[in-house]
Amino acid sequence: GLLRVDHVGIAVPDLDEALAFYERTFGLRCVHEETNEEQGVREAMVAADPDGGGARIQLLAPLRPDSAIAKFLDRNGPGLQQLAYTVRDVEAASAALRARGLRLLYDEPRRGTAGSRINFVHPKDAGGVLVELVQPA
Ligand code: CMX
Repeated sequence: GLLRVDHVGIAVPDLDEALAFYERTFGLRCVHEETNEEQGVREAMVAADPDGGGARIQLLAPLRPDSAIAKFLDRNGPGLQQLAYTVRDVEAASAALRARGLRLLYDEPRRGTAGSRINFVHPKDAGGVLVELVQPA
């Protein structure tokens, strides 16, 4: 099952500008930054409580024009792109949701932030929300 909200993903055109905005405006701190070539993103995790266990905000900037984030920005502009839940076992969580008739985007989990294993529920099967399942490394 789902353990907690892991992070909320926000599509941004420029990662450095977005990081500066979140730090300056909301006082959030960057706790992690990486490039994920497979997902086509440069991303940063920011937090209100860098040392606590609270949910992170994931800022997602596109690496390529054909990436999911570039497509999202073209269609919607910057804004909330996904809601991610922590799970203990991403294969088991995906199988349980498939059994309930939801479409999972990947047959097998892929690599997410910081070596996590991830899959997604299609937003059309989850009330218009792109839901990510995250099994931490
Ligand atoms: N949230 C809600 N709805 C969304 C959406 C989103 N993020 N992205 C697309 N949709 C909607 C579109 O508005 C469209 O709706 P209408 O048909 O009513 O216009 C519909 O879904 C389109 O669906 P599609 O043609 O099947 O798919 P798209 O080409 O638009 O791609 C998706 C959507 C979810 C399959 C694609 O973004 C994807 O593969 N996402 C998973 C990977 C990802 O998001 N990676 C970046 C983050 C990396 C990370 O988290 O580590």
